[in-house]
Amino acid sequence: MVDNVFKVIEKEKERQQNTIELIASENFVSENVLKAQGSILTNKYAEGYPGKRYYGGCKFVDEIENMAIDAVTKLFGVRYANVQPHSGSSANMAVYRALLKKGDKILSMSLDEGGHLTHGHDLSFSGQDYKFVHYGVEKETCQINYDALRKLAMKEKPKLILAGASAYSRAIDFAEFKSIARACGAYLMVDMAHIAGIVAAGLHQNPCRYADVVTSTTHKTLRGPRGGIILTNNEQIIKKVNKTVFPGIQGGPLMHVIAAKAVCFEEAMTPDFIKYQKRVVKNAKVLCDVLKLEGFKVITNGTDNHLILIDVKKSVNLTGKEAEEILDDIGITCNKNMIPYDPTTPFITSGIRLGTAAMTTRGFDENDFKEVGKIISTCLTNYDNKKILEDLKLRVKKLCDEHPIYTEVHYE
Ligand code: DSN
Repeated sequence: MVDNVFKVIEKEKERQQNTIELIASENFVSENVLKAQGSILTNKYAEGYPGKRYYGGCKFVDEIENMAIDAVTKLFGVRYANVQPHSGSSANMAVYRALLKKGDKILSMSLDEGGHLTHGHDLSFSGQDYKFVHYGVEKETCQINYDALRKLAMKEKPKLILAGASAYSRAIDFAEFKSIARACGAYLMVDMAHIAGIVAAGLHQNPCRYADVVTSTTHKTLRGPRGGIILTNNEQIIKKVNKTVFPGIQGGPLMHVIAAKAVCFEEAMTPDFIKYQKRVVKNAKVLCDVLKLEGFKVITNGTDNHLILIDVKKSVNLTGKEAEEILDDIGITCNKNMIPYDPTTPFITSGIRLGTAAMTTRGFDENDFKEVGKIISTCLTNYDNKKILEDLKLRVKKLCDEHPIYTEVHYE
């Protein structure tokens, strides 16, 4: 059985090598992140915080956790951090529980229009424990209308306003969010999970300058291990957050993951990381432009970050589910995604979401993404032509072979 586990891991490695990974929330971590996460730190229990643990033998894990806190606060220019959340979901849960009472009102973007499950979906703890009111995007532009948002916030008077999304391709004006939150007396929370790497590189407004509290995952554009973080400049808030993370909702922190987070924060402070993020954003624009030229309907008509949302129903009369499966068959991985005002369900959808972070890590440049755009277009318009699909598989394989996983890349 153990042998089989490793055999299957090898198969997954081959799959990763031989496919074009366009899931916007995935990436390829560095060898050092992998090494830290696969280290003997997994053996250690360390409930509590550095200097205040419930177990002995925590001298070195204290050093590790302090290094992670120092690095992430420096990276985002913020005073306090909790690096223990096991995921973005638990980071969000911790913030809600630290700042709100059950039943309090939160204003957030709904999942259907670009938000996240933990932003109030009724199948998530969030929607079950708090009263969510949702802002969406405008029907015409598919972008946030800040005037409408302000009116809604003044009418609803939420206790907390949540900015941030999983499928929104435009820059978010956190300064405007702050002004709205102040006007209606709400906390401002930002979930920057998708764009954290872009923020770290200084290519997007930094929410830490505006929000009372910021949550993030560490594994998307930030390119670290799977996990969460919570950041704030407010001493009272970090005290409440720390108590809520432990002992409130979690037990022992995953010290191996915290070590890997420390490595990723350090990597995100290098000039090479900034070059990488510039290329991520550039590549997304290139892919978007090619798809538009090929006649595809892009939600918001463009992108400011690493992701693109395509209306495949209007473009090629396919559902998101069908498009995801057709692309999967030729070796392109992406995910079906609801688009604003989608008449279908999350299992069907009218859209697909594409992201450039992972393949940019592998060294894909503008020409590679032009080729990816053409492959996607040819595939989705010729999905019943076996010969064309066979040819596309070879083109996918060629791109993958030219950019092996885990080889050194310099981003110029
Ligand atoms: N499920 C993640 C995404 O794909 O965006 C967010 O947690």
